[in-house]
Amino acid sequence: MKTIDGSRRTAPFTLDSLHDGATLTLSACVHKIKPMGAFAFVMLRTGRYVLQATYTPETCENDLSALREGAYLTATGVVRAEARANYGFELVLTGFTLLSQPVADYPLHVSARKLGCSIDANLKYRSVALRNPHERAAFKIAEGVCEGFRRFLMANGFTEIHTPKLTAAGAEGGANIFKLKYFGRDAFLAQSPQFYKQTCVAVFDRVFEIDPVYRAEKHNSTRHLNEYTGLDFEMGYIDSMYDVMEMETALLRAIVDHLAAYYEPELKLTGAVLPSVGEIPSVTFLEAIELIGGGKNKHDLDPADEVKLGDYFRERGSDFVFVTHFPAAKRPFYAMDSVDDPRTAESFDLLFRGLEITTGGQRIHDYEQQVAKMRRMNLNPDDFASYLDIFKYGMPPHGGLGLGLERVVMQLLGLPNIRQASLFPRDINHLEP
Ligand code: AMO
Repeated sequence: MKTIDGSRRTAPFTLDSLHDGATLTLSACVHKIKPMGAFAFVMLRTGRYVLQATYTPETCENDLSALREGAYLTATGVVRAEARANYGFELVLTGFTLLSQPVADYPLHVSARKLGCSIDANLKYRSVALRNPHERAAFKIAEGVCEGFRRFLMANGFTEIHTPKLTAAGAEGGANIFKLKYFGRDAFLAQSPQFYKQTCVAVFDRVFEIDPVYRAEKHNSTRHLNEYTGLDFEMGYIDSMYDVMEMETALLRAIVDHLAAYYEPELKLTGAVLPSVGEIPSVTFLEAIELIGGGKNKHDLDPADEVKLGDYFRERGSDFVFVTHFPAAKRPFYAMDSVDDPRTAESFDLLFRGLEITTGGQRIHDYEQQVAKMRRMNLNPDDFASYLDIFKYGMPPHGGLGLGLERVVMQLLGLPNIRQASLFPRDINHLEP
């Protein structure tokens, strides 16, 4: 019999193990082999780094011809300071054990600084494209955004929740909802955790969720996915939506600080410039339309308007701008109407470098008010009976927001297409890999 006590787990390679003269053993993938005449460079790709190794027949007991790009091995060598190498060190190989050998060459230039292929080829060979360090860096950054989000909210009294993605009613309206059969009845994939996060405010006061969101977007845009990762929070006992905007500003600052502290390799590799999050300017929808000299749409900002507005504030020193008080008719039924002007909603968007990354606002918390608004918007309250229960049994004033993870990463890294911020993007043409 064996016992498994967890103490013999293997440690991953980290930069801390690079000391001049140290003997190092690591498991890695052969990223690139570059013959140089008397010796060869063998670039070793670990889960986060690409370490330069040098091979000579005199120092290494194995034959280089046993290796090809894409092979996995466990390598041993002596660390040597080398200013020209990544991280200032290289590994002089003394031996290796081949763990597995591929049977085909990569269809993409995995070891190039940037892949340089079309988005179609990138998505077709996604499992290979992701091995490119520049391509994969987006997902370490995404990890950092989520971790920064989680740490900040937990430090501020929020509870992490996970809510159903199989639902009986759509929360966001519109045509972009996936319908499926659920044991003989209709069900829908969650368009957001909206109903459930509000429900949980009555239980925990403050909640957040990091989970998938489904939108049946039929158009093929560079900023929409059919499945994306929603970073949502909802908080009780607010005075107005400005409490939510205050919280988001502090949250963004914490996320940026977290990235700066823990993601230097990826920031360096991608050349990403972190925004400074000072005070974020806030304009109403009408002010925004005026600033950009008239919008294309009466009720919303279209993508070109967002770019114009983003440029306007960027020139004035802010990568972010809040837009508040959108026309209520185009905001969801759960948004609270403004007391000053009920034609507008207590709801906001946040633009980051000219792209909407957040929608949020104050919600209706009164039962009668919510039923009346549903009727005004030609919705049948009976279709939302279980959601309406939360108001029936009492809700504190509350509000919250949803941030799209892939949009945040796309803007942080300046990616031209949101698909590059999704490991395995789901769009109208891609259901695999
Ligand atoms: P909304 O529908 O605006 O609001 O979504 C919130 C944020 O999610 C991102 N997003 C998307 N990202 C990629 N692909 C898509 N198809 C897509 N659709 C939306 C955007 C957007 O700002 N329940 C509200 C949020 C709230 O009020 O709490 C909601 O879902 O970054």
